[in-house]
Amino acid sequence: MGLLEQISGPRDLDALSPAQLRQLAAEIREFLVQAVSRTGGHLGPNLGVVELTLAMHRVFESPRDTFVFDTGHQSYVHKLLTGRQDFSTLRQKDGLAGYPSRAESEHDVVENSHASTSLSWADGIARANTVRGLRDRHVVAVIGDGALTGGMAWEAINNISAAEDRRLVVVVNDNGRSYSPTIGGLANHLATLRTTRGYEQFLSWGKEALQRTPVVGQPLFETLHGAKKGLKDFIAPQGMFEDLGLKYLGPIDGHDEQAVESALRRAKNFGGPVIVHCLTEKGRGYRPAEQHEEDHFHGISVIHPDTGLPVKSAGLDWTSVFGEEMVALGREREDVVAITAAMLHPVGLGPFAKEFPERTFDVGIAEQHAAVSAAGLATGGLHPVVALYATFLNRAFDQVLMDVALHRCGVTFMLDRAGVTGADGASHNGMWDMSILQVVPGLRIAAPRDADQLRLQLREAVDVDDAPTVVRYSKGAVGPAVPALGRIGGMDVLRAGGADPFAVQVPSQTQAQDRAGAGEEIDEAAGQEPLADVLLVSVGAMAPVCLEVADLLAAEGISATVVDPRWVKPVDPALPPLAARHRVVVTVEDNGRAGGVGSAVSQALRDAAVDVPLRDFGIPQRFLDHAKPAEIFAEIGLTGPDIARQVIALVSRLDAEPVPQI
Ligand SMILES: Cc1ncc(C[n+]2csc(CCOP(=O)(O)OP(=O)(O)O)c2C)c(N)n1
Repeated sequence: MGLLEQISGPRDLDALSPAQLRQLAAEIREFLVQAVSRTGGHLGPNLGVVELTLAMHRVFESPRDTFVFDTGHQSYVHKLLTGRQDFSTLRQKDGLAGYPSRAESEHDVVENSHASTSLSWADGIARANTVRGLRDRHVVAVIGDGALTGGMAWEAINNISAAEDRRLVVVVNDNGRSYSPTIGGLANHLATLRTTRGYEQFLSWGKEALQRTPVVGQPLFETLHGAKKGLKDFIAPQGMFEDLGLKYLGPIDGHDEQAVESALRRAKNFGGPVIVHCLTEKGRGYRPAEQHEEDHFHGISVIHPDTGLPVKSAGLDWTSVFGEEMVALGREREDVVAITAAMLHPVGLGPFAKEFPERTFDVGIAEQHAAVSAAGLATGGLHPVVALYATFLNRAFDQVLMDVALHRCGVTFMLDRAGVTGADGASHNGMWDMSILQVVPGLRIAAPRDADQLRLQLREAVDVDDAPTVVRYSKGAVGPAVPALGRIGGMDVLRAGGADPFAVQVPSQTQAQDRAGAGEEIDEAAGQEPLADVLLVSVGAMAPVCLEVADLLAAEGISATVVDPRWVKPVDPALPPLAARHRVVVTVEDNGRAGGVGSAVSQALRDAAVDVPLRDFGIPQRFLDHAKPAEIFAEIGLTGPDIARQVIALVSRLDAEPVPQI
């Protein structure tokens, strides 16, 4: 039996010798490679924190001492040491979560997985300990150099450093990378600390040498030590942390478990906030990860453990469609520039960066800064394309509203991983963007249904130079093209199951605005036969589901028109008159139902006095547990058969009790 199997909780580590700890570290690495290669997950970051996590659990006493992992993607080793060694269903439905999970263990406290929050959490928990007089407890936050580029981390440091009695240890896990190498002045500063390891060695040499020197030795050492800061700055320019009033220990070899342990013990005994700067390597000990230039296996799909190569070759995905089109666009328009918040490759900007390095800006994990900097770039005469995961735009809401929209800046936000994303759990679903952005004046949102539409809508978006535009699209493989029969207003008609919908008179945008301004209602529909029973309004990638619903309705003798509005904000002026020629309107979106496209359509119909019953299908406003997207769709009833069943029931009710004509 290996050592790892004998560890059922952190205290089982206490009796291990340094040699046994080294053996355990090797076993953990082997376990991680085998297990994560079968399920996919965050392999590289966890290979980098093996010794660091062992040391934390030996020096501190979780859960009495609180561990906070920034982002939480590097918590697998912590899971292994806290009684969770069944990784067979990692990130799968009802299996182990890919991030800390309070439902899983009392050792997990923070599970948000949006970066740069750990120090604020730690600040609050440590403050609570102080207020409650729990002086024997420590809070230990682990934060990567990537997460340290997020502004909130610095807001927290500003608070922590002023609290001398707060028992808080910040372990900086510095591997020099987010996904890609970490950028910016802070990264440069950390790099300087990393390469000037001399200070601690100099100090211990000085201490020994001088203390051996009779009479003058000890006083001289004390003088030197007293002048510590200046000396430190001279040998290792680490001023920043100490200038802020934070005790700094490091840099420490994060793969030397004994060295990390001894630094943590010193930090623990210090009695106030301390930074312990550990140098680690992402992907450490697994050659394919170590040699992987792009991201050292930050996050992997299922791979062959021996080679590190993917088991399945991925089909064309939304991300690479965007990436290719950006390059084409970049060649045509010199004013188009790209911004990423530390996710160059995951959002598909790699090819653009290769061809246009001077027009690509990685701003670090700094979505708020990305948005405002984009406003500046637009004001400076460029058209920025900010590519983010949909869920991370949440961070920059105020900046999109007050900086980009208020100043009518032509900035395009490309929101990848919109909708249900699945395996990463609640925090990573892109189910908020179309709700929070509904309230932003002037902002337009496109939701492409296939690869062609994504290309087209990116181009339409960058043509808008007086307002923010957003294009949001799904995760993973992009399905086959969904052809349109034609357009009504700006909407593509995907299916005409009843009478010819193209005969509907639609107002132009300006006519519609004039009408709405004058409080006019739509009356063209009065007394006319419905074109079809149901108008299905399909949002983005929900098009195939809507077409399936139309088929299922047709099988029950219910006719349906299916439209894809393409631009879902503002509501297309053609929608109310078209809706007025149907008996029921159904909207289907992969966004939270609260305040989403369904709500906006419903409001637009009310404004136009189109009182056709409407049903809005979308994601319930819940935090969804990790599972495959298809499993989540089934669970929340966002599938063709589920929607069809409810629509059939509604139409049957209407058949039974016809709505009186007003
Ligand atoms: C607000 C936010 N933006 C982007 C991400 C995506 N993301 C996850 S991990 C990561 C890199 C983190 O780098 P670092 O903190 O250094 O940790 P490491 O993976 O190197 O251990 C990024 C950008 C995120 N989780 N949260």
